[in-house]
Amino acid sequence: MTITDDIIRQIQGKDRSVLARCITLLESTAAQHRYASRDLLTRLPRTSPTIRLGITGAPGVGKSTFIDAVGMADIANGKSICALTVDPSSPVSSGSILGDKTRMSQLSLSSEAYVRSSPSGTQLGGLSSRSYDVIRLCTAAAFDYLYVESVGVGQSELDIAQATDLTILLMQPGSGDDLQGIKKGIMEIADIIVITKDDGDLAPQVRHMQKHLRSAVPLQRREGPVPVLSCSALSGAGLSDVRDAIGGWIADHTSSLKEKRAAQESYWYEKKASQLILDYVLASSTIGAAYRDSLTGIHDRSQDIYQALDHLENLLREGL
Ligand SMILES: Nc1nc2c(ncn2[C@@H]2O[C@H](COP(=O)(O)OP(=O)(O)OP(=O)(O)O)[C@@H](O)[C@H]2O)c(=O)[nH]1
Ligand SMILES: [Mg+2]
Repeated sequence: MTITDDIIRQIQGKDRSVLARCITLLESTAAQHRYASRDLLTRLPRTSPTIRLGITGAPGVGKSTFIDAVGMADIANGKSICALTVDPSSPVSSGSILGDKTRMSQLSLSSEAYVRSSPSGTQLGGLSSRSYDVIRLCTAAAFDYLYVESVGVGQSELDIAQATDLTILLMQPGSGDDLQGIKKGIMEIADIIVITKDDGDLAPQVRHMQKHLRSAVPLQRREGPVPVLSCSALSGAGLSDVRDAIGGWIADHTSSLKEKRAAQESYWYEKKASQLILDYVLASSTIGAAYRDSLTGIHDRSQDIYQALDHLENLLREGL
């Protein structure tokens, strides 16, 4: 794929098929796609009005259904939507990709929305740095709202906060998501917490959980308490409060978003540059070979890890 001015214009025009082809290019691990990928990313416009919302939470908490419902409400309000889901399970699990698509059944059918599932790549449970490239691409397409769904496991929940403007943490009662089960890290990055499935039999437990979360100490941030809301994506109850809270957050943070995005760029540069340096060093004959030999040696216990590290450091020092 050759990146032409036309392609950049089609991206900015939200052309679905061009976006799909570009995402496939960015996700490709083939060496021959590397140059075109970089070319594309370099030529994308660097400013965009798109608001990026990270939606995270435990598997099955209702992330896709939530995005479908909130996204459709945005569309009814005249907005355009992009919804990306990062599937951490496996690059070949087409089953769960299909699952995500069907659970965003309304958005998938809407002409104002672009829905795409991406495998998270090789970084287990994490948002791969390729996901960030895809987010950058879809940001350049200037949708009004870009939703990024990521399962709240391990590193991915922290990475998602580095790739989006605000992070919405979804929780549900009776799923181990009680106060003891909540990890501190995710609490600290959540800008808005929404308790899902506030309908039917779960409603009393939702109230109980909401009360507990509102009094939880880690939620009292410098900028004030983190809103703890509840909704039902199925009945629509509470969704307008959630949308108001999102609107309120955006209004409060418009002036600081540029700075936040610049800090995120540094984060991803560091991550990508470290990987690049590592790949290059490991590909070099002496250092790469020494590294692989030591790995085998440590595994069969013929070598000590600290001696191996010493040896590696000496080689690196000589090489620089
Ligand atoms: N009662 C009720 N069920 C819901 C609601 N939202 C989602 N569900 C159900 O919860 C299940 C999981 O919903 P998803 O939207 O796929 O959840 P998810 O967090 O995207 O799941 P993964 O992507 O697999 O992690 C489905 O069976 C939904 O129908 C809700 O508001 N009320
Ligand atoms: Mg989902």
